[in-house]
Amino acid sequence: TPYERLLPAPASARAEGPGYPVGAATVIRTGPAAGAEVRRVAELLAGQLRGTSGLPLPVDHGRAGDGIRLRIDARAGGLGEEGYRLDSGPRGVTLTARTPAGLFHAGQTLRQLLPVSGPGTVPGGRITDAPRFAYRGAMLDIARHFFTVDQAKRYVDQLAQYKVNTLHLHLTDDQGWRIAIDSWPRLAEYGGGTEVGGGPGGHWTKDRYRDLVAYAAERYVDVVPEIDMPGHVNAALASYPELNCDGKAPERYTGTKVGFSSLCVGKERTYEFVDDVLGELAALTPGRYLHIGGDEAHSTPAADYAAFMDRAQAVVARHGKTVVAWHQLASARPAPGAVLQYWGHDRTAAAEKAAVAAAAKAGHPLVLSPADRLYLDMKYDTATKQGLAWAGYVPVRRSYEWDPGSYLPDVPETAVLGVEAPLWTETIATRADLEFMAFPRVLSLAELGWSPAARDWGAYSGRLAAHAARLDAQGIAFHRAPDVPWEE
Ligand code: IFG
Repeated sequence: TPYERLLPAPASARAEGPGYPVGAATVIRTGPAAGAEVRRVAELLAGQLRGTSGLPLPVDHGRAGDGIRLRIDARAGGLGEEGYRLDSGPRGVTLTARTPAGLFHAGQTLRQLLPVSGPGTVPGGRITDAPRFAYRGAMLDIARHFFTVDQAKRYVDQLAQYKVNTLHLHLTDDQGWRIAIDSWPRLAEYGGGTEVGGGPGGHWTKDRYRDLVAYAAERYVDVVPEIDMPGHVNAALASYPELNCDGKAPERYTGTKVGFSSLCVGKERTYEFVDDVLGELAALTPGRYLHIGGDEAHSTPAADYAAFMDRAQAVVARHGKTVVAWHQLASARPAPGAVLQYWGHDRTAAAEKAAVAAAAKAGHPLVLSPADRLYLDMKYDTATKQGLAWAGYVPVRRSYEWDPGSYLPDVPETAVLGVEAPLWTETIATRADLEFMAFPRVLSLAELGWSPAARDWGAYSGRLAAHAARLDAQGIAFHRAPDVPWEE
């Protein structure tokens, strides 16, 4: 039954008894006590179900009755902030949750209990479900190659249906500055005017950025913006001579090298820049996290790096946000509560892993992004046209067959906030390239982040194979990787 093909796999599901035929007369009901947010979740779900079923599926905010019912029950035990219960029987399907986010996730499960197209019957049974990790993220690098807000929205749609709840945007790097900053206009206007390979680049205005943040929030996806510092800053240095220690602006950079740029740690102007930029970004960020990068600062002496990160972290706190940074921050002084994003791999030195474990023990939550598991810009195998291979090849199976709860030595599951799959775009320039590299491996992220620990490739790959029709129906240009038993 469809219960066995759900992705991510629910915590518990039991198919039994007659189901509910969703048809022309089916009504979606929120009940008279429903607030505006629940009504909006119902309207969004109705739109999604109408699209595939072709049914009218009106939404009724008043009378009780048969149909698809959305209910908030603050007392529903064990569901947490994002969990839900789904009960299906002859009179209808009832989605119950403590929060609107839980109802949204229930709706995404309901979509998978119905056919990819046309009406159908939701098999009878009960699902009780809640995520294993709180942070289930995907990162899109729009700095190396520029991607539009509409392309980001499409990615949000694709991710949210699989209960991914965080979109990390890599907004700035050597090759481009992609977000307008009012107090430093040349950053986007000039620093955003090119990209890897010399193309026109581009940038997002604040209004377009707000539009994406709101769109993502409606789908319970939190946007985490990243300003990478003190390295990966050539676009900023090229835009403002005063940011350079020698007062000279370098040329804009369209190559793919890393580690050659650094903010001028000894200049006070640098910290005015950091405060202005992070202040304007914090005002655009309803979520709690600001990502300040901190990776590959090979042109910043270690003591300067630590001094810079001390001050950058204080700026984030002053603007009421929590720091996220790549795990190199562990070698400096992570601020209280700072989250470290680990991007090491099987060949990472034990001492480096130990420094991350020590930071976790000192109270820094970890987001795991192993480069040789979850870097979506890694080639699947030698046949993959796009992508890189510095962390090795990552076939679908390898992206799935690991356990975040026991992955890093001396890091218990309680120290793992969650997982994230970054897509770096040095070699990725189009939507087709993006979708080919991201799907199906970002679904491993979705499963590892949400479902109970399993690492059962046989079972998972069978479920994944059943989603080909759904991905095809949505026009997702996914890779029919040879290690997945795709149906046909
Ligand atoms: N490492 C760099 C990225 C990108 C990546 C490509 C991190 C944190 C290699 N930093 O990953 O900017 O170039 O795979």
